[in-house]
Amino acid sequence: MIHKPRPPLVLLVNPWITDFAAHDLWAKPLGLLFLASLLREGGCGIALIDCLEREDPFTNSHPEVLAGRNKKFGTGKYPRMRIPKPQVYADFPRRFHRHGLHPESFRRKLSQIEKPDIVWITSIMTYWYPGVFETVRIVRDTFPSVPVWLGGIYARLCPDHATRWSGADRIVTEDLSRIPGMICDLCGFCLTNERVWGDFSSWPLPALDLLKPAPGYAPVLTGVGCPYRCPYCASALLQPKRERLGSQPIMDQIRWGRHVLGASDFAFYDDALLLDAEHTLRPVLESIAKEGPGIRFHVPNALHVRALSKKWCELLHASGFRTIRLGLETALDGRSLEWGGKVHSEMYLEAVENLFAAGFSPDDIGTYLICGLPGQRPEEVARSVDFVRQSGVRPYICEFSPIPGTPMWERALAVSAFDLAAEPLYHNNTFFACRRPDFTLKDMVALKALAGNRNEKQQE
Ligand code: B12
Ligand code: SF4
Repeated sequence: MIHKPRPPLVLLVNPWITDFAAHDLWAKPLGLLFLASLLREGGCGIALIDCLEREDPFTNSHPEVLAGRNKKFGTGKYPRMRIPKPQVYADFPRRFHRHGLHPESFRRKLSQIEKPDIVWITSIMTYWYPGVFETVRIVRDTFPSVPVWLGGIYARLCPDHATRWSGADRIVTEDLSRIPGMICDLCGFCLTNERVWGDFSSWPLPALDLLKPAPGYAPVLTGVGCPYRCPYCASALLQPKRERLGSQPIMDQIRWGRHVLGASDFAFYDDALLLDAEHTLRPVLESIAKEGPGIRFHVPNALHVRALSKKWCELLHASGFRTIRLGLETALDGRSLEWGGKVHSEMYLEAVENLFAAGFSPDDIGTYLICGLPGQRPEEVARSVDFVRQSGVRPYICEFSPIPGTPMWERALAVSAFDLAAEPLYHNNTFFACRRPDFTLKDMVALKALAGNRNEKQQE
């Protein structure tokens, strides 16, 4: 008789964030939730622990924890605990925190789970790795013999660092199409949906049902990749192939979020939401607008300004978009061209006019300006802040975070006095490791003040 291997139980963990400050600006572990549903569809058992859960009663009532706070549209502050600063930040005059569950609560949650056959941990910002490593350590303590795999954005952007220091058994940088084979090699179990993994458009809906308690919003992804190649951005490294979902799967994701979480707020995670969206997102929004929205959409990740025609702006307004962020980066057209040419100032002014004409108010719209790139001068940013203000919209300064493998990386290494290549903590946008005599940390702080941005990460 042929012995059929038992389906493995995979425990998926969203690790802590360790940073000066962190806010749940519609940030859920969407990558992990897609993986969970792929595993489930393929026949595996799954369990999820979200170390960034905001409503954990043990954590929120613990005397060592600064409790979290709910803000509008489902966003909020994570509960957090002050922790010692990593040595590299020793002279940086800010407090450092671990955001999310109290470690004791994490240990309890782990002990309540049946012993898994494998643990998958995700990672996002490269400079959040200390929270990832602590997660790996505690998982290992609880399940010493269980293999731990680490994947996600940090793992893919800094694989050597992760391999050397994370304590995980495997750093997964492979394309998703290879994962079913890797699971089969480990457990002898062959997933029944092997072919789906490498084809984004065939993925099942993200496993939002695993988020307990249900958050007030749902993340949505309608496509991956971006046709632009801005030199400071990792989009092309992370998702070299541009793929979009059709209207039906987009509508299904929104209905699913409404059904499972009861969500009224939805945040798009796309890099290029409105590009080539005529036959994909547009019909979905038209149908939502026709029914009367009853839901709100948010785009914390900026929209492409060039897509904001009069018609698109009217549709965004009619279908319930409430938080609009625009990717301008600079008002200096020469610079914009040098940085990939995704937008120019006239295009931007027209887009803002279209948004206002469609009914958006200044409070709904914010414009991102990248700040501190190698070669950029503080005066340029100040001019851009002024330009955005004049357009009637609020400027948001995005401090440059140098990312390994991007075209701007070599220039960042050249201008920085810190060892960016050896230490991902220096990628932290607040730390601003590319500070230099003609663009100091003081300049950065002053520009944020000029833009009227509350400097929360700097204040804590
Ligand atoms: C949505 C998003 C945000 C959201 C929040 C995201 C979150 N969940 O926390 C918001 C808008 C708040 C945000 C903010 C910022 N962001 Co951001 N963000 C993104 C974005 C667009 C998508 C991330 C995402 O969820 N993808 C969707 C899922 C499906 O993909 P995924 O997580 O990679 O998971 C897949 C794989 O990696 C893999 N996988 C994942 N985990 C695991 C685990 C295992 C075991 C396995 C096998 C596989 C696996 O499978 C998944 C499915 O394919 C990325 C760019 C990108 N294209 O990825 C930038 C990105 C991560 N952000 C970036 C930056 C720079 C920022 C900001 C610093 C910008 C600024 N200057 O203000 C801020 C920082 C905020 C802070 N507190 O420090 C950089 C990274 C910087 C860095 N050094 O790491 C990126 C890469 C964009 C860029 N410019 O290149 N961001
Ligand atoms: S347009 Fe946006 S997502 Fe695309 S490469 Fe440029 S910064 Fe990245």
